[in-house]
Amino acid sequence: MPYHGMLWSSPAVLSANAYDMGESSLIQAQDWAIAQGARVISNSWGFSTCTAPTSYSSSTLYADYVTLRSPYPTIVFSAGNTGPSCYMQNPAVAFNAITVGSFNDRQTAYNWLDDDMAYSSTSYNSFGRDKPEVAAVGAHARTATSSGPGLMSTIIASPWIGDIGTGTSFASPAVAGLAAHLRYIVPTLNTWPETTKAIIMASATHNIEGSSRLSDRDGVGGINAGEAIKIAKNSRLWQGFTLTKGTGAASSFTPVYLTKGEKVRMVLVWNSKITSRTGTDTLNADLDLYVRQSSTTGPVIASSTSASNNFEIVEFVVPADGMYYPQITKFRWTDAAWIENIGWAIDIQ
Ligand SMILES: [Ca+2]
Ligand SMILES: [Ca+2]
Ligand SMILES: [Ca+2]
Ligand SMILES: [Ca+2]
Repeated sequence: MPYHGMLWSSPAVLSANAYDMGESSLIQAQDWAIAQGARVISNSWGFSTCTAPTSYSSSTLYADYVTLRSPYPTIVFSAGNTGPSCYMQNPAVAFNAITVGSFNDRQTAYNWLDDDMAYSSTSYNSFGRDKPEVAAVGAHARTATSSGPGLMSTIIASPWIGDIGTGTSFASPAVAGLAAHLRYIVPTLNTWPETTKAIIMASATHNIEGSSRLSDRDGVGGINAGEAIKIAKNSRLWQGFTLTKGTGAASSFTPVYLTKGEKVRMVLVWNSKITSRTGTDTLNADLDLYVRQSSTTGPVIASSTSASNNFEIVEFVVPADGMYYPQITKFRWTDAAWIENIGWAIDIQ
């Protein structure tokens, strides 16, 4: 029997490097990758300054532009390694990308309770927008003040396994790999980066710090691939759904039957509006997410009403058996001609 190797029968993994760290080179590298068939792109580069950015760079505009257009790639960015008090930088600020912070797993993968955020993981929000969206393992224990072990990996010299350091660069590929796996389970996700992102966020139930719904450093939480795959396999998601300004004040998804005591997370994802690679990148719509009990006019049991994010997340414990009605409210809609692609997913524990 031939040795097929670890990537046998999987799609190609491409390395799209640039000659220099200039943004135009890195954009060309991503264009090349997409032309070769890449549908999920993991990026671990960006500006490393600490102060608040005042505008979007060309690579941020690029990430937001390409996500909206065929072949609809999922773009993943590392959050950066400037620490908790530094502002999120370009291009990790891109609306339509998934930005990933880093946490320590303390080299105890079997125990999640001892995990905490990597000190270096950048998390301070820029432009009033919650970033990162999620966190993944990018460190074992190293902090700014202690030199514990970094991630262990195969290396190219004896003893062949060693400490390769820490950083959000190691966290971003975990999310990219999960996105690729979800697209494999549900092939139609290949044209729905919004739903791919919603699944990854709804399933990120490994709370590392702060609120389990949404907090500064880990976003909506540490990723949980088992939960994400459960969502995909049970089709607890919406894709192929678009909204226009003219369809009314509120739109309801198919109601879901939930059982008392279940812990539920629902995530709504849409996009920024950008019409050219160098165009104006704005949040066309401020959508909000409500969940009503029993009927479309029943009591609101959970809501998410952020003003600057292009996602909303609700998390609640089901108070009683019955039907629950997720609803989108169009709080603001700027361009009547613009059509929003809507991603939605529900995690039930
Ligand atoms: Ca651990
Ligand atoms: Ca949290
Ligand atoms: Ca943050
Ligand atoms: Ca909103």
